[in-house]
Amino acid sequence: MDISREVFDTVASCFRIDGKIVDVVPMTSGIINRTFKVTADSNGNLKDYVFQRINTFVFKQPKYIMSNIEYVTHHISDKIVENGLDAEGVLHFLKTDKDVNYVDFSEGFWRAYEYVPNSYTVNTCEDFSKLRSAGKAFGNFQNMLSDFDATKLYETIPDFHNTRARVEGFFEKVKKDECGRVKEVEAEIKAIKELMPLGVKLNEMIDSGELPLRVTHNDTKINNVLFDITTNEAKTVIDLDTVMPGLVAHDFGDAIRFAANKSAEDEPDLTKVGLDIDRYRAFAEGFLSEVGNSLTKNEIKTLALGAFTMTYELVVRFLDDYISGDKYFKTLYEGHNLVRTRCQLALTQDMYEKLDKMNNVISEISGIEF
Ligand code: GN1
Ligand code: MG
Repeated sequence: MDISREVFDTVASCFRIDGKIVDVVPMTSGIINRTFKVTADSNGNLKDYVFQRINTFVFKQPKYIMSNIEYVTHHISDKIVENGLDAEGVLHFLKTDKDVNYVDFSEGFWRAYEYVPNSYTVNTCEDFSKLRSAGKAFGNFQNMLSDFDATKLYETIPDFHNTRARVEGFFEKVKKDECGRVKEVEAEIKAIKELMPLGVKLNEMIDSGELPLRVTHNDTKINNVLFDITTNEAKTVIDLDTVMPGLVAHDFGDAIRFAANKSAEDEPDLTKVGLDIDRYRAFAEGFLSEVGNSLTKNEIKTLALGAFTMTYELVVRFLDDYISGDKYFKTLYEGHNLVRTRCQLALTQDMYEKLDKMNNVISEISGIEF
């Protein structure tokens, strides 16, 4: 591993972890931060933690994320306790002797939380009951934050899901072509242009006041849900780095983009890529069972569009990173961001074709006529 054991020892001692670190295993799901499962042995008692090194190219002000996380996790655990429930699944971030929830030193910006026992994550999911449960978990997260004071939150990445700003920024980069890669991707650029009118429809609805901003998670991939080993139900939602004001359609949509795709998000064989309408339905059932009653009609009517929009946005973001020299997302091989782009574009096009079907499903579940 490229990070030495001493680094983990230093982080552990700053967080006052008892005992000696006996094992460090990389956890692979995210494509931004570095995440490790770390086991400490204190007189024969083994305890697991999650250590994360924050990507400070992406998060320019990592202290702001940690401030947001502090507020959000407290708000959620207070609510759970008020309702007489067990806050076991709420992430418990460790503090240093300076009473802060991070360690910032020459080897990076680190945070740590206690590993949630008896839990696991999945990267793909064909099991409808698990998808329904994940939908409920993200819906419930939304509910928990419905009375959270958004002015306490820093905008950790400005314009994170401002699709229009993403597309405009992308076309600036195309003009500059700083890596000389634009000629390879003309077909994808053309498709981005063609799909733009629908891709920025949510922006227009925000501008005209048709959709409310809420406090949302903004990174609702199914691998950001912890499932219980015994019951296979969702236990909690993790990765709170991008909790910021946003649209319900963003959270619903990003979850669908990832979990209702028949393939992984970077599948090179495009014949395998496409929206599975039954997986979509299962997630939507869970999500709406939690939040359906608190959403406006326009919010419900834009959920399917949210899935299209978030997938389109990822096409733009992956291609933007490709033509800029792969600086943002971790890549595993040369051209990985281009493979991701093409996969997400195939999915966007499939959703474009299936938009009526997707809307019908939401209409059936919610009982709202479109
Ligand atoms: C990143 O943190 P992670 O790896 O779950 C990205 C998301 C993208 C996703 C695509 C802060 O999520 O916005 O949807 O990759 N997070 C950030 O896999 O940019
Ligand atoms: Mg993330």
